[in-house]
Amino acid sequence: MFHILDCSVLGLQNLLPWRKLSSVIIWLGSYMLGGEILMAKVGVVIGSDSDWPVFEPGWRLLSEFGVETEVLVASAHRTPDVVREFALSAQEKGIQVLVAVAGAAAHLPGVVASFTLLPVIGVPVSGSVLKGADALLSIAQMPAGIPVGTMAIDGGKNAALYAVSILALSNESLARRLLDYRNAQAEGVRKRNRALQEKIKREQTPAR
Ligand code: AIR
Repeated sequence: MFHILDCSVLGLQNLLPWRKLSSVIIWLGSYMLGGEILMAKVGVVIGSDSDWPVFEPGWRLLSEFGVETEVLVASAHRTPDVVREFALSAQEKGIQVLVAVAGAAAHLPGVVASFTLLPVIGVPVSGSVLKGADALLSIAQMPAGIPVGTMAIDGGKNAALYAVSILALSNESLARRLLDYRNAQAEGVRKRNRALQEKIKREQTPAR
């Protein structure tokens, strides 16, 4: 993604203010150098570090898709100022989609959504005595006006995929990757079906 270029190769040595540098690192678009730059960024706020295992698979998936992430631990009631600042500054930092992960009385996604026009995806965490039903309802039952897209309880991976779908609307490269992901997933299902059919056939064949 990053390309080290010698200025002299590009004839830029007289144009660039930093021409004394023998080389510069320039991040160029995919159409110029044949590399791929996604320019896709997701902001993730988790209500507690104890929520991380729920989103970690989603975070890994986003990395595999080449989507940049910024992750923050902040609680809507323990550190409301931090949540507010993160949500208010997200768009100017280039974040296009926000994911908010929280358990129990999970007001975090709604609070985040109240400070930004960016789409917010909420992930209810199952860690509570109510096994996440409390968080699910807290996130899904937003009164009309400020919506939060709600995933399944502990649905961190789907949150990542949903974020990729949103980003893919304006990012062809990401759309191709998402299609490849879906095709590979479908092939995996077909393969498992073939394996099961063979097992059934083997076990049905009467022993002689
Ligand atoms: N939480 C933290 N502040 C507000 C909420 N709803 C949630 C966290 C976590 C749960 O409370 O998202 O799921 C327990 O947090 P902790 O820090 O006690 O492990």
